[in-house]
Formats: sequence, C-alpha cells, structure tokens
Amino acid sequence: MNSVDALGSDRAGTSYAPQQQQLMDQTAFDQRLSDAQQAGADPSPRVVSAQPEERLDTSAQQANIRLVIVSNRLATFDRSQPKTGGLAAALEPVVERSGAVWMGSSGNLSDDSERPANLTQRGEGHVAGLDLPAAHYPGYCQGFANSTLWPALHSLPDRISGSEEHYESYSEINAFMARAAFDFRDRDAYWVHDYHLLPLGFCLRKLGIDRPIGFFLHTPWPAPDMMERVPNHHELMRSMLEYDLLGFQTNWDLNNFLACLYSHLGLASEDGLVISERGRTLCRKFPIGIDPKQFAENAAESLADQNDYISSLQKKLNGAKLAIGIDRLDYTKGIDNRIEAFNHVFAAEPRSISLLQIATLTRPEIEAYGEYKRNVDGLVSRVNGEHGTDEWTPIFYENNPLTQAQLAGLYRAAHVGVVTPLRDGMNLVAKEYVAAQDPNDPGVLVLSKFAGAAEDFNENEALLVDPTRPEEIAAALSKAAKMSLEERIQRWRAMMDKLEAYTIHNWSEDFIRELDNSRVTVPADQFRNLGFGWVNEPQMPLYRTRPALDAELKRTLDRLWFLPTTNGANHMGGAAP
Ligand code: GDG
Repeated sequence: MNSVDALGSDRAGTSYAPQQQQLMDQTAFDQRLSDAQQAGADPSPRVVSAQPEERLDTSAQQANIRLVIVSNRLATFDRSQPKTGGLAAALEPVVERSGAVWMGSSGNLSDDSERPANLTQRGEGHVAGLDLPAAHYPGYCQGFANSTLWPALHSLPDRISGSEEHYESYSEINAFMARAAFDFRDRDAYWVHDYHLLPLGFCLRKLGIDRPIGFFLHTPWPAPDMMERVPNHHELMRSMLEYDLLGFQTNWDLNNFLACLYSHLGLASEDGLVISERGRTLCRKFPIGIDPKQFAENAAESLADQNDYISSLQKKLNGAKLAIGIDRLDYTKGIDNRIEAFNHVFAAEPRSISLLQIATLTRPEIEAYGEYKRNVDGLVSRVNGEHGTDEWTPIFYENNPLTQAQLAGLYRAAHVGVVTPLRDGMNLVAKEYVAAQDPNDPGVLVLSKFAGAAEDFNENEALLVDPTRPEEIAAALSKAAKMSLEERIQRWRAMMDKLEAYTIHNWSEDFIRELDNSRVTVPADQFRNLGFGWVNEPQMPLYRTRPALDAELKRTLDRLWFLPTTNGANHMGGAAP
C-alpha cells in the first residue's frame, strides 16, 4: 500500500471507520466545549487579555472566520512573560480575541490512542491539548520529523537518517491528530503549522472535511534534488496539495517547492496557483515577523531593570565590544563556524570583542544533537583556553535559557548581533536584535546569507556572510565593531522600517485573509440560484470569493440562469431566452 493511502486507510489499531463510532459524537463534543466554557468562568484557567488596548486586532475578526489552529506544540499563554516574538505572539491574540481553537500536543504521552483533547478556555478561544500515542511518538518526532525532514529541509544531506518505521509513525500521528481535529469540524477553517504535520490536511480530507485548510511552513523548503532524498517525498508532496493554501517564509522556499512539484509530480503552476486532481492550491510567501514596537519597549525597560546583570557582564568585558548570539543548540544554526570566526578575530585583534553565546539545549534525545553540543563545548573551551586571560573572557557560553527580560536587555546592550545559521526559515533572533536597538546608538547585525531574514535585509543593511566561511564572518565582525555611528544608524533605520512595515500581526492577518478567500461562501442573494439540488452547505460545490475566481462564479450563475426548469422558465423566474 502506498504510504499516503495508508495515512487515511483502515489499519489495525488505527482504523478510521466507521467515523460515527470512532469519533466523538458532535453533540457530546459540543457539550464538552460548553463545559470547558463554564469552567472558564473560574478565574484560574481562564486567561483574559490583561492589556487589551495593547493587542492589535487580528484579521480573524476582520475576516470573521472561526479558526482551528493545529501545531505540534502549543504556546504557553503565560501572561507573566511579554510576548516579544514568534508564533505565540502572533497566534495567542487570534485565540484570545477571535475565539479560535488551538490544538496541539499536551506534552504528555498516552497508551489510550483515542482519548479526546483536553480543552482549556483562553479568552474567547480554547487550547486543546492532546496526549499523543506513546508507541508512535519517538518515530514521529525524533524520527521522521527531526532526523529525516529537519535536515533535508535545511539542505543538510549528511545529517539525514531514519527508517520506514519512522515514516509509519509520522503517518499514524498525523492521522491521530486529524481525528482529534475532526471534532472541530463545525468551524470555518483549519490552519496547520510546520513540518511535523505536512500530511495533516490530507488526513482531514479523508475524514470528509471540505472546509478551507491552510498550512504554513516555518522551515525552509529545499531544491528538488534534496527533496529526492526524503523517503516517500512523492506521497508527502501529493498530500500537501490537499491544502487550499500553502505558506512559505521566502521566495527561495516558494520557488523550490514549485520546482519540486514540477520535477517530482510533473505539476506546473501559474503565479503560485497549482491545479491538482483535488482542486486548487495557492502557494504564497508570508515572511514571519515580530512585534517591533513591543520588543523595543521591552528592551529599553529591560536594560534598566536588568542593570545589575548587564553591568556585571560589561565589567567583565574590560573595554571589549560585546557581540551576542542566541540560538537553540542546533546544528543548523552554525554555532561551531561562528566560534571559529571569533577565534580568528581574537588572534588578529586581541580583546577587541567578546561573544556572549546563549545556546539553549534542544532535542537532547537525538544523538546528532548530543554530538553537536560536545563539539561546540569543546570549541569554546579550546578558544577560551587559547585567548582568555585572568582579566578577560573571550566567550561567555550559557546553555540555560534566559528570561525574555534578560534577553531583550542583552540584545540592546550588544554592539553586534551574530546570526549565522547554515540555513534558516526566517530567524526571529535577527529581527529581535534589530528591534531592540537604541535608535541613537544602534548595533550592527551580522547575518547569514542563508537565513530567510536575508531576503528582507539586504547588504546595505545587515553585513551578509557565508556561514560556512569563518574568515568571512571574522571580517564582518571586525567591520561591525569598528563601524561609524552614522553608518550604523543608516543601516539600522532601513531594517527597522521594514520590521515596522510587516509585523507578526500583519503576517497572521495576511494568512487568515488569504485562507478566508478559499472559504465556501455563497452570497445570501444567490442562495436560491445555487441551492438547487444541494441539501446543505457541505454538499454544495465550492464557489470561492477570490477575485480571480469571480469569473467562475459568474459563469456558473449564467449557466443556471439559462438552464430551463421543467416549466420552461429559468431559475430566476423569467422566460429562458
Ligand atoms: C523556527 C524556524 C523561524 C531563544 N533563546 C531564548 C529565547 N529564544 C527565542 C528567541 C526567538 C525564538 O526563541 C527562536 O526563533 P528563531 O526564529 O530564531 O529559530 P527557531 O526556534 O529555529 O524557529 C525559524 C521560526 O520558527 C518562526 O517561524 O524563524 O527559521 O527554524 O523568538 O527570542 N527566548 C527566551 N530565552 C532564551 O534563552 N526567553
């Protein structure tokens, strides 16, 4: 059996059929939702937006669309932490203000494969935490998602590993999450996130969902020859065509995806629109951003609040400039080459600059990550041993996460932000560093050419480098540390203007608006025309309101107009010409 068929087929232990028995009855589900809403009256689980005036409206309201968001992990909705960047900042308001449901892993595993999601009210919306099946979780997450897809999507073929069983588990968990998401089938649209869930839309369609389903990929998408190395890539890409809307971070990713469709599936596209057997899939770029205004405010406040912490660090610099690197300790982030680059700078210009490298531990259960950590730890010790003195530390290295306040203050205190991933979907750290700067004395961003952010920031703004060439990074670091105030302000202003022109809120609004365009919409005054022959909305063919499709709607209406009824009149009650 081909694997995509397997995703939606009956299989021992994971059967889809019959849906009515397998899935929670809608009435029971509605009851549970209502119970959760009542539980929300209890102030403890209910999270009410503390500063509603500071929250931007989302287009979920503008588009009046009742969304289901699905991702591997859920945001924390921790209001004691300012939301300065990332998905949480974008989607928490969509949940709290517009009543979306956000479904994802609860963080717990279960042997009971059909336990329903645990609903918690968050403002107007809900978070639905799912206990994922223990038997398939490692193959799905550490296996196919993080050991096969992750390196392939980042164009690192030597890092790809995995097995057919991992793909089986990946398929099983996607099918499992789809069954849980099916409980929300009365909502208007689904928005699925990231590479863990590439085939989720396919699984939802198998269950009979005909609502709009959109997908956003946070990572890069590679060239066709790289995708060739992913087992089952044909099935995966075909399954992605079940989405109405596919969002990518950059033109590079978008063009690679379209090239893959052409090379691997023989499908052409026009202006990002792909027609498959199922129907239309629109592929578009939606570059993720941050909330620069909020980040700048936090940075200024944090620098003042964290004065002790930062001034003790500044004392240790002993006159050297401060560079900062903030990354998950992931081999895609290029931390090893970066340290080699600093080694060159320390040799050529001793004590001119120090690096504060925050490298938070990630995916520790995967061997490649343990090995990368040992490699980076060793490099830091070697370089510090070679260049450090009693008075001066070349590299401050920290594996524990900082608070958002510390992070924002440190960004502002650093003269240079160093972001050198081998490949990155976007890289929010680059954007956060820019937003946190003092407008009157900004720092300089040294940025990998292969981070998605480099499609936004050009060489007149950031210092763009090849992340595989330590000498080139070293030259940029040296230039950044010596750059005149005038040039720093000029470069920074241009980047900040771009951040302000397209924020994280614009990103989510934009995606939701585009998804809404593929919604089943029949204007009330056309109902009497379109309603003939269809009993209810799900049975009606899709008529979309996207301008490009208006012509199609008009043609259909014209056809209905001219279609004679049994008494010879047309459907509008007049005589057929
Ligand atoms: C994926 C894609 C894409 C980091 N250390 C600490 C901390 N952070 C926060 C940063 C930033 C976020 O984590 C990291 O985001 P990145 O974008 O840099 O990287 P990934 O985690 O790989 O994210 C990436 C992103 O999704 C969004 O689409 O840009 O390309 O790989 O917000 O500030 N936060 C705190 N303490 C830390 O120590 N509080």
